[in-house]
Amino acid sequence: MPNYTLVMGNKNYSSWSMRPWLVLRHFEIPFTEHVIALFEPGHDAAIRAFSPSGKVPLLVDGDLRVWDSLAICEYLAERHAGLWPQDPAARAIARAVSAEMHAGFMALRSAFTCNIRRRTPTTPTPEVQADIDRISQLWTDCRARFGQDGPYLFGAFSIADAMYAPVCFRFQTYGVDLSGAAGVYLATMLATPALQDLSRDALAEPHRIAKYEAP
Ligand SMILES: N[C@@H](CCC(=O)N[C@@H](CS)C(=O)NCC(=O)O)C(=O)O
Repeated sequence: MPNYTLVMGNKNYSSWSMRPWLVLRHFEIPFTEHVIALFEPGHDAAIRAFSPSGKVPLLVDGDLRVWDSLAICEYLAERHAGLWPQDPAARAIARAVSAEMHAGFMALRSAFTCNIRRRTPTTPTPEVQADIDRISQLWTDCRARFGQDGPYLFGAFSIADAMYAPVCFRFQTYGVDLSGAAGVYLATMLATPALQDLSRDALAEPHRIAKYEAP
């Protein structure tokens, strides 16, 4: 039986940490969480005590330490069934959209920083709107092509949904409304128990990172 510890940043702010946390929680894989409050005095040393990259999240499994959110999700998928879609074509596209999220959408990520607690409707710049449009198209396409057996991108909840969960919270924070299938998917995600659990924990966190709270 694995004995996982997920070393992670604040649930309210750490978009990368959220992804493996949601996978572990949704699939009911037992784990211990170790939260490091980011940008508090000593946070860098606290992270480096675990993580060679100096970043969170990081998964500890015995002697093994796996860093990077997507690498952690892949490691979990090798050890637990059902985390990626079963069909090879669906799985390939699930990996493609996950990689696109992992490496892209820089305008959205830097303008709409993750702050689950906050509500601050904001008009997107053209660059941010282009990212929103691409995500909306991608969600609509996945739902139409692969979503017959459930309400998520590939039917059942998978790593691909966890990869897009921070975007769902950002859309909620900054008041991004989506129409059609993308809007339905966004509402489904925000109502998913694992995301609700994370959101509840985020609301209860005492720490405030000033740069992510500024108007
Ligand atoms: N590509 C990495 C990104 C990790 C990352 O940037 N983590 C941020 C928190 S969300 C971090 O550790 N920041 C602390 C710091 O830079 O000191 C992943 O997917 O895990």
